[in-house]
Amino acid sequence: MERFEMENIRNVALFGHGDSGKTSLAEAMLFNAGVIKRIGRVDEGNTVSDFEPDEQKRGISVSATPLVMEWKGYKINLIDTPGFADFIGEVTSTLRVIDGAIFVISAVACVEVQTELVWKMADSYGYPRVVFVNKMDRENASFQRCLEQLQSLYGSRAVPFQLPIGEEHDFRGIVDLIAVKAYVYGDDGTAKESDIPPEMSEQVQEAREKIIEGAAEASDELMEKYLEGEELDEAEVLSALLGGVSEGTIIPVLCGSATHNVAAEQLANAIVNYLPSPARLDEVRGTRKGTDEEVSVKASEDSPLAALVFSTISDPYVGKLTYFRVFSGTLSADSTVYNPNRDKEERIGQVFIVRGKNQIVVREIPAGDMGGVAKLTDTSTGDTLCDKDRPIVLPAIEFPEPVMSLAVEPKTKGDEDKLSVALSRLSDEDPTFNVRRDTEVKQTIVSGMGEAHLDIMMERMARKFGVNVGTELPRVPYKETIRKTARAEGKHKKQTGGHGQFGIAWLELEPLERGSGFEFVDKIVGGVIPRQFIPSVEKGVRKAMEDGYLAGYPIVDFRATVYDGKYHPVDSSDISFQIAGSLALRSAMDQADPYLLEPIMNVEIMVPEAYMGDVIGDLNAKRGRILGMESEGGLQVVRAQVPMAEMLRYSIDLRSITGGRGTFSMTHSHYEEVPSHIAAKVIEASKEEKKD
Ligand SMILES: Nc1nc2c(ncn2[C@@H]2O[C@H](COP(=O)(O)OP(=O)(O)O)[C@@H](O)[C@H]2O)c(=O)[nH]1
Ligand SMILES: [Mg+2]
Repeated sequence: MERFEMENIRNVALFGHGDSGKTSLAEAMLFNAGVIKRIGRVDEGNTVSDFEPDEQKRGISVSATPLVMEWKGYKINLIDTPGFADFIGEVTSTLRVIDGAIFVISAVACVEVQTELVWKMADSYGYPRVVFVNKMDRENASFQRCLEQLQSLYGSRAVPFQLPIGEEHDFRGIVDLIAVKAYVYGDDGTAKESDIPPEMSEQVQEAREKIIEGAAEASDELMEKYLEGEELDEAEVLSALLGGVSEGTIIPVLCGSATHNVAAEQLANAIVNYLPSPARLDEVRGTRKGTDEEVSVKASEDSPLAALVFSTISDPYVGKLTYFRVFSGTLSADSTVYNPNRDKEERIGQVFIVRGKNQIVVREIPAGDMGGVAKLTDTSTGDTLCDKDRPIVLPAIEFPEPVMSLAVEPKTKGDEDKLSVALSRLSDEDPTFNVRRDTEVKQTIVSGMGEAHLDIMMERMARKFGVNVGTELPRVPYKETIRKTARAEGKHKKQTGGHGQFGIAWLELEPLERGSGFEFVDKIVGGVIPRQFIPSVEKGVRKAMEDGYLAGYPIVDFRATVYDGKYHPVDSSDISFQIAGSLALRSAMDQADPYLLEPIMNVEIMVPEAYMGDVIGDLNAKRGRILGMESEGGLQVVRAQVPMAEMLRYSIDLRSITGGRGTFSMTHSHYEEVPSHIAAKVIEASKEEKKD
């Protein structure tokens, strides 16, 4: 593919709820552009965009996939994004590298949750956008219903630029309200320009007027003419519309059917005609490395290099693939670039443009364009690539925090090292996937955006790295403590012939304030336990403390004082006093009224007003304490404290209560006593586990 002037490039993405038809639409556009000879089907797992096995198996998109194509002298970098909430991270990074957005909605379901959420995210960038009402051929499809819904959500900005000819099984084409032409599609997907169906003439007339009104609203000059009843000419209207679209005061609404390839070409036309080129940016802003100091460079090819990495894919055979957009300068093959985020230089071999799994090698990627490079060693998603001597750090991509955690363990013993390598590679490629070792509960914990996300990561690990894992909910790091002061003796005595073992230690346990941990005090007088064995007693106490007493959880918030004991000049040893210390702790625990503590989380939940009742009811059922409620940007924010044990599956619960409209975040707060009926279950479970 040749080089394109910046004005002739379009960096756009398909957004919208899962199943609205984004991937099918991309497929139809690739076909129309002559890139593929045959339209693949999502259901048959043979589309260009959903090429990963995990996408084909489920019939859904998981990754943001760049699909380059040429259309009427323009180069369209079209990114197909996933529509399911679990993969919102891919949407987050895509939003950083485009100039305009296409929202695909289903003519049956209209605006769904994920569309609303991404729409808001696109608002924060102020992106111009068009809406494509897809699945016009489906039963219960209604363009009018979708339009009304769009207008009730986003106001009169949503302006139909097309009307459907027929609906449901009768859907056969569209009327282009700008050119005032009808296009009727044959079974082979080719359009015939034809007269506007007579029964639609009134409807077309009305819709035309809306467009002219919209154009007038976008331009003061035009508005004056319009109010004075002057005739507005075609060119004037169009240029006013374009202004309105780029300012976001007009959102063209189109319609069609992706799988029947109806009006997908009109969408491509809309992309090149209405959405802006990368030349919309005059300059690129970033910071100087290691400081907050702002720097900016001209967004042109001759400026210093500034490219942002928006996606990373690791492949066990090809190695790592890094996708980026160049904002200024030129990224050339066979060069060296600098990654200021990691303070590392990276060798660039070949550079290519990307279409699904296909790579087309090119010499260089200039400002305004996108591409990929293989085998970078230190670079991750969100990093900047720049010139070493003119370093600029582009603003970081702010990914959402993971909401669900699982503990993982290799199915095959001895795979632990392979597991940790695979996990770290996977978390490099996906910033919404985190890994940590929890030393308290001795588990490897992975966190992600939901059950499906974590499922897919585990599958990838098996497929790409050959590590099979089992997963379970993470263990709750309970702790144990005491209510009363108690004293007890620990006696270790083995004196049957030969060198024996002997040590006796008396301990006093006292409860300490919550969070104060453990204190060891030595009150031995008169050498009843020799000096060198005091650390042995402490070691024994600490060992027993880690092992727990009630249910195998560490004992905390108490003081152990060794105040008496006995020794034997020959048989006493380090190990004898360690055992005596452990035994003393155990028998004192028995009388100290031990009980279980559980971690309590600070939880912040954001939901639309309508779900407040259900959310609060659910928190009450989860033993939560509501700390406060306030409204913030049209949403209700609930702050609560809830035991961790009740929150392990909260991302799933909240999604089902709010239909995906709620979000939450959670941090550790403190420990509290576990109510006795629940403690009994935890203790029972630990006994069961010991038996295994
Ligand atoms: N009838 C009909 N089905 C469609 C249309 N577009 C997509 N589909 C089907 O809807 C499902 C989801 O499509 P897909 O492209 O994966 O949606 P995505 O999740 O938005 O990428 C698939 O079964 C498609 O075959 C359409 O225009 N008409
Ligand atoms: Mg898809």
